[in-house]
Amino acid sequence: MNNSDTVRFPKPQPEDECQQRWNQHALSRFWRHISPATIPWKRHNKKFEFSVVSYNILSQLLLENNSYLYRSIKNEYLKSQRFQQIIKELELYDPDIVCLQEFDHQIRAKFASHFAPRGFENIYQRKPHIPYQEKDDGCFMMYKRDKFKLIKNASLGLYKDTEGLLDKPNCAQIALFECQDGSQLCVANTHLLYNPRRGDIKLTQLSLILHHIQQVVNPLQQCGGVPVIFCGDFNTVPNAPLYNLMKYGKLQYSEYTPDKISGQKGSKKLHKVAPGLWDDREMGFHEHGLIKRAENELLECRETYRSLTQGSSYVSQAYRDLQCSKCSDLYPYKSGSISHNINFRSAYDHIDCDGRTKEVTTYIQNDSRTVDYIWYSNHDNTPQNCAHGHSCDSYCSSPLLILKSKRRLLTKPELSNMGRLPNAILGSDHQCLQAMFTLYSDPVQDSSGRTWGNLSTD
Ligand code: KL2
Repeated sequence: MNNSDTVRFPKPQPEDECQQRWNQHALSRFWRHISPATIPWKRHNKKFEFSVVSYNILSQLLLENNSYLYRSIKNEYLKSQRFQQIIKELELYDPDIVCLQEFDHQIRAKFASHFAPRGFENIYQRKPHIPYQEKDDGCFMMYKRDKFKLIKNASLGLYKDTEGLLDKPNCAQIALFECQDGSQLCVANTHLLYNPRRGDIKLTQLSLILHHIQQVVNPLQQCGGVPVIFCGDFNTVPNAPLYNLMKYGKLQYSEYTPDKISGQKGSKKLHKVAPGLWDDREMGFHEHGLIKRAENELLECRETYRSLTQGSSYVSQAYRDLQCSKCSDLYPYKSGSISHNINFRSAYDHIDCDGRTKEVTTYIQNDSRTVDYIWYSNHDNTPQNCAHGHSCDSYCSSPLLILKSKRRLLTKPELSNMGRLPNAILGSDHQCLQAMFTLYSDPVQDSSGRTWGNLSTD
């Protein structure tokens, strides 16, 4: 190499280098298409396509309060300028619905004014205020106004002062939209409790959200109902009991200690979760219950459970040795299980294109794992697969929500190659998930006026 080469090819300036890295990043996050064999075409007249993003953008207050988690990272990547990177990424992916978590109250005006001229409306649900547990953040949902009209906002704080397992400042958003094609769609968004040892609290939070989703999409639990997309940071890893509750609709939670429920690392030796985790009446589950419990689960001995839930003594005491102070029965809750009837599937399957390398959604302190999800209700109109668990007739006319593609996630080796998060490219310690869906609605009718139902998909 001679000097003239050096003149003709100057060393890239830092901005160019950064742009190059950004371009490289964008290329690695290509769309992964889902096999079209699963699309039951011909059954519906209308087809509506849209994409959804789920992104935990790392609250600035949490970052500052847990600064030890980010101590090896350059200070410039930890300042609030990182939100510019997040905005840039969202613009690149161009979603129609955006579900953000750990969204600081302070940046709402900035995001709203940036995205309003780009066609977005938004709703915000702040985490509940609890003394000494102050959080500045919450869940933020944006949606394109030309594609979606908000018809109901059933967002909720996951705090109830009457319920011992709902004493943390977490929240969820539940939005019911009318889509451009006239059909309805429910989109939920949450950030469940982090504490790896308190799976019992996460389970209670998730159950409450599922119950409220059910109230919105199908209060009478009839066949059909509105399709659901449920995004968020569940602080739960794939195949953990809480994940399986989402996927299979049932969890025998009394088989697990609270630290096993989310599958994150647990540390203490704990007792199994007591059956009859909550008072169904206080949770509101008695009305058209999404959450089904065995009939022989008694509610009278609630006093016993109360004594168990006092502070941390709950997790160190074996419930089965306790007697109810009122009726002197041994601990009376029998089933210790919970179920729901929304047929959820995860848009991601937690494995990269090579079929071997694990997908991860967060990378923090050299620890990478999946805790973020886009779940969608899989409405297959055949009776055995009815999304609501009923033996509905073969002419069920529910709209169908089909996953078309998902944006590829970086794997652990790719992330560690990039350096700790946040960095010059990524503004958060999580990755942004994106799924593209097709919503099929308006069932085709035959000459007798009957809708097509349980027919073959070819
Ligand atoms: O897992 V998270 O990160 O969804 O990305 O949610 C929580 C954690 C968030 C709110 O409590 O703060 C993060 N180790 C790792 N992460 C932590 C810790 C910790 N000890 N404490 C809080 N967070």
